[in-house]
Amino acid sequence: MEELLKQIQDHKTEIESFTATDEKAAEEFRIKWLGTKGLVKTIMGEMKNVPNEKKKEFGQILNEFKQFAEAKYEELRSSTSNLKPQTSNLDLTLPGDSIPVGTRHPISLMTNRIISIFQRLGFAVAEGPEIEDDWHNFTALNLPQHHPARDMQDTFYVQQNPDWLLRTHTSNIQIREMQKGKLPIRIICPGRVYRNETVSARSHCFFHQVEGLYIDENVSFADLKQTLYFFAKEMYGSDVKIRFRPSYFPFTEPSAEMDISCMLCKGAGCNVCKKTGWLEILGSGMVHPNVLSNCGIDPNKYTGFAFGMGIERPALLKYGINDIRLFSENDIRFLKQFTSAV
Ligand code: 2NL
Repeated sequence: MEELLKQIQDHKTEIESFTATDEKAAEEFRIKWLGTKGLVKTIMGEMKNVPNEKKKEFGQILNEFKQFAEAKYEELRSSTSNLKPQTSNLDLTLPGDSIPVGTRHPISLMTNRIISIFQRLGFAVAEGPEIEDDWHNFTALNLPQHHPARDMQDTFYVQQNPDWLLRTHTSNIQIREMQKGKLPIRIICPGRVYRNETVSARSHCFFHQVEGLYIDENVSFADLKQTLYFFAKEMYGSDVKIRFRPSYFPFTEPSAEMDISCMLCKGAGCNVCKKTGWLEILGSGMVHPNVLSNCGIDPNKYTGFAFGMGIERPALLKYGINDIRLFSENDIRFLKQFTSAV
């Protein structure tokens, strides 16, 4: 009995003088004293050896001891968890590490500018497959069987299937859009195209294009001219001059190339415009009636105009780049010179 009382007193002294600086030490205290195999439990187990007449008195002492240990634990827990932010090295007021952001590719910058001008005129962006069948790339576009563009020398064919090829223009998108049969159509079609050309500073075996198509009742050549004039002014400045020269494409009739006045010499004549004062920027024309009927559109009811322009050449001009291969070499020193992506 006396021994037990002394033991409790010793325990109390030990508990009283215990200090903890972190949560781990407080937890160790809990396990040692209040755990399922802890000392409080052990002392409680001594009750069975206490004579019956002393049980009540002892019960109170033991209860008080248990509460003493529990109160100490609560105190340790709240003081160590409060200490945590002060002992940590984390300074939440420091500025965050900046995330490196890339730059937009010059071809994307150019394409996006062209797209946004036509979007303001009500054109929607349409896309299509880069691997295409012969019909969507050639036949539907009124390109006769013997046309040189269909030659193995000029077009990449997919070996597994002689009917498949890498599209040579983005016109396949417009063909697919016309086949859907929903009119009117007013779309702008950007994308990568492929031609079997020797890679050099001036030309590449893949490059980028934006084509446009507008089909409705009563669409005229005047609409074509005014639309493309608006585009030229938005793209190259309101003082730009344009001129149309008659041309030929199997998919348009009549066809015309559009030139703009050279922005470098203002039409005076320089090396870039080969002393002519003009730069050719796109091809255009009224959609050939055969193309409309190939796609299930009645050429007696509907007319339309179409145009197509390359992206690389104007991008070379705009950014003063002298080699088309730089666009696809993934050289970070070249790419990081362009406008940030944010
Ligand atoms: C150029 C000339 C052009 C078209 C593309 C087109 C598409 C359909 C029907 C009729 Cl589905 N025409 N596209 C028309 C005229 C010219 O591109 O020099 N491109 C770089």
